[in-house]
Amino acid sequence: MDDLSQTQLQELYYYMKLTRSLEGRLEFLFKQGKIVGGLYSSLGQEAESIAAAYALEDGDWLGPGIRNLGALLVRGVSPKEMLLQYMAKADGPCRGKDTTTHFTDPVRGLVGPISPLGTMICVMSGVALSFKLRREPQVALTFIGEGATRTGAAHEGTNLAAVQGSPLVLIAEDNGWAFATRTHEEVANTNLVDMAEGYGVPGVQVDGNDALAVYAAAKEAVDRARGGGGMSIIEVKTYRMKGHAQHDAQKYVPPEELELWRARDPIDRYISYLTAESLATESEIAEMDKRIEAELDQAVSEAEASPMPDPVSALSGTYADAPPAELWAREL
Ligand SMILES: Cc1ncc(C[n+]2csc(CCOP(=O)(O)OP(=O)(O)O)c2C)c(N)n1
Repeated sequence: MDDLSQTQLQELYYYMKLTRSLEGRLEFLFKQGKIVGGLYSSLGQEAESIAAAYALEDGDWLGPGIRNLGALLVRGVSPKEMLLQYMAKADGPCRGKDTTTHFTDPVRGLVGPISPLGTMICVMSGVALSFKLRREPQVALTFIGEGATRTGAAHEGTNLAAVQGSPLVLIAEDNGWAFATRTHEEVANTNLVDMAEGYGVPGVQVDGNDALAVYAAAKEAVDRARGGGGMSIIEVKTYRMKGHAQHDAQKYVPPEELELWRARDPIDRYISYLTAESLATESEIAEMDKRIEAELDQAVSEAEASPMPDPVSALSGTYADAPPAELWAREL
């Protein structure tokens, strides 16, 4: 990979492993009853999420989905912030009012996902259009699951970005399942990339478990968008190694299918690449792993020690401006 230095190639590993280890810690905390709400895993999908976000530059905007924790880490969100958020702590990004990846931070160019699937494309299409109208060389990138690509909102948002030539990069993740429904039961044409032709934009299909293939495709699309070439669609073929969320034991998944995809694990593959190309030795990798575990030990203990929100705080920060008292106050 010519345009990435050895340090950057090692950093890609760092983010993939950090994501996996952090999700492991979150699962542990969930089983201890310390996570508020659902817990969604990106196990097996770390490469596509991280490599796509890695192609962005300062000032670009990211709209993650629930499985894009890795992309958030790449964009500067710390593991401690994510832990505070999942534990609904007072010092978390949402101050305990929402959880998971659902938070927005305009300073860092992060737009929290919206639960009705597909609507994020509309939002990120708007963000990208604003860059174009202001003639700012910024790019917006967002993710969509294969199931969510079938929503009306996804179509409207994609079409708007395509026809306006907005600098949007759309990563369409085919991870094999939407809840318990297989891709071929959701879409008649399982090559999501073919959507690109319909919208009249460039599209490419890549192996989502190959971090460098995803990075190369994302970099090309980001550069094109920044240069005025409009939106692109990148389909990543990957696999959801866990159930939809913690409550889902994925009994509907044949064990041999999991075995097949375990052999295609994106992190194992990336380690083989780094060592075969002499980009990192086994002991350097072990050193990075040790550093990650130490960082997470500290993040978990600080997050656990952090206070829950004061109940009174539920009344503030929900609306940009509190509605006038006469609209809601009444004598009981
Ligand atoms: C419009 C809409 N319909 C249904 C749901 C419920 N729902 C949440 S996640 C999900 C499955 C999403 O599958 P996919 O888009 O393939 O993403 P994945 O979970 O596989 O990453 C569904 C049906 C929703 N949030 N919004």
